Amino acid sequence: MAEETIFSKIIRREIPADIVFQDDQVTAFRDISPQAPTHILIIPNKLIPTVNHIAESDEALLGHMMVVAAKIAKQEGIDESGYRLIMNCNKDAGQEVFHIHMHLLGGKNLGRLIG
Ligand code: DGP
Repeated sequence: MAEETIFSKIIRREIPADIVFQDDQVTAFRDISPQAPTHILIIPNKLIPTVNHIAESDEALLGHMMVVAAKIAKQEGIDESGYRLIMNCNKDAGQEVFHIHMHLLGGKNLGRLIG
């Protein structure tokens, strides 16, 4: 059984976060340390520690995260200017919180993916 992270507390609204969207499957909130004018994390309400733990039965959930990401990008007014979606997995990608999350970054030119 995977250990809960601070993100489970955000989902349950036990600690404060700037939540921009929530439904029965996912929660989206502004990153505490934004790397771009828009920096939002989209996470499943269910705890999945890393991308390696995603099961075939999670396919619809992951698809829903993408749909929500696109809706939020529109809401933020960056759908036409552009944005980047990133999911980090484990050490070499710099994953810090072991509850999968999709970073939605935009609002400026983000440059090349790998510098
Ligand atoms: P990653 O490196 O992909 O695991 O990114 C984790 C992100 O989570 C990082 O950009 C900072 C953000 N983060 C960590 N703790 C909190 C928190 O308590 N609240 C919010 N809003 N964001 C957090």
